[in-house]
Amino acid sequence: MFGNKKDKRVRNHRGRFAVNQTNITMRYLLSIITILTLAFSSSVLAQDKVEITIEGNDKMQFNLNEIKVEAGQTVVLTLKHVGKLPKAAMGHNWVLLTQGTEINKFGAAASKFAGNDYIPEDTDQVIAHTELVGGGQQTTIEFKAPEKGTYDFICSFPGHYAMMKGKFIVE
Ligand SMILES: [Cu+2]
Repeated sequence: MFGNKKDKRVRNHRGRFAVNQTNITMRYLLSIITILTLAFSSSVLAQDKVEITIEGNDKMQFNLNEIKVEAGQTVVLTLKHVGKLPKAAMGHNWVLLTQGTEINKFGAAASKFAGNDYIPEDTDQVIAHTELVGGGQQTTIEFKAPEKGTYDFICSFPGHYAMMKGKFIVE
């Protein structure tokens, strides 16, 4: 009777041990699979995602007048104000306009929306836009590239769009 119980305990102990070993091996294999999966998906994501940094300065200038992306890409765009002037005097945003939008007309309408970072409310002419930033600030947005074609981007701060504009090309 006692001997049987003891035998059972040992068996149980061995049984558990064997299970633990299997668990460790399984976990090891799973982590390798996870690492391989992550490595693979991040390389796929790298093609799907494009990171762009555009700078605005105190002289009312963007450092880029052309941005190229591929259709379907997720665009991660950072607007960096490399100047020192405050937002109220030299604020910059980055606004991507739909095709056919007249920059001057849009800019004039936008100038009435100071309280909304110079983005007209209820507009259907904006594909994507950042917030307005002042000297030393930066902001990042993420959006899906529109269909193939050439689009205009501007800073919609009053008067800036005369100089601060460029082409956003989706290939
Ligand atoms: Cu500006």
